[in-house]
Amino acid sequence: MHNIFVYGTLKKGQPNYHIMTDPKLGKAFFKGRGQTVDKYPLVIAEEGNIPFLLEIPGTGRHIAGEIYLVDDQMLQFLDEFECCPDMYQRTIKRIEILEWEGKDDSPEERPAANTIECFVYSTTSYKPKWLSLTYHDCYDSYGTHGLLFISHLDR
Ligand code: PCA
Repeated sequence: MHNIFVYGTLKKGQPNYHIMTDPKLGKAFFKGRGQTVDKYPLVIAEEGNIPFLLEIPGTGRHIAGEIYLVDDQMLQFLDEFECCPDMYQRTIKRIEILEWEGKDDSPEERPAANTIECFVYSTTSYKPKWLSLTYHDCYDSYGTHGLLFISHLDR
């Protein structure tokens, strides 16, 4: 199993969350909420209003998201779905745990450390003009910015 931190459309209540709950695609267990220890720019870009965490540590904000434990099958599906490694690359980042929700809510399941290493879909393949976009800290497709996510299936 693998720890993965999602900050975009895969979060609860966001347009691609259904993937995380589809047993045909593999297993994904919600573990808790956290934020990146390092700061990154999180922008909403392209015609699809796609959230991208840009691989520029130290610039931007601490990014909020959700921690899941996923199996090999789900990880492989997510790599394909996120067009990894072309559009995003899957990197390991340190995540500060803000809330933990282990199985049966047992506090013993919470890692002893306050941080956890997780896979994250970030990108080095961004356009320079994206650097002048708004840097978000907590992505919401339905936010007041009005930049509703449009699935590539609908584009
Ligand atoms: N999906 C991945 C990366 C950006 C996106 O929309 C995620 O939610 O973390």
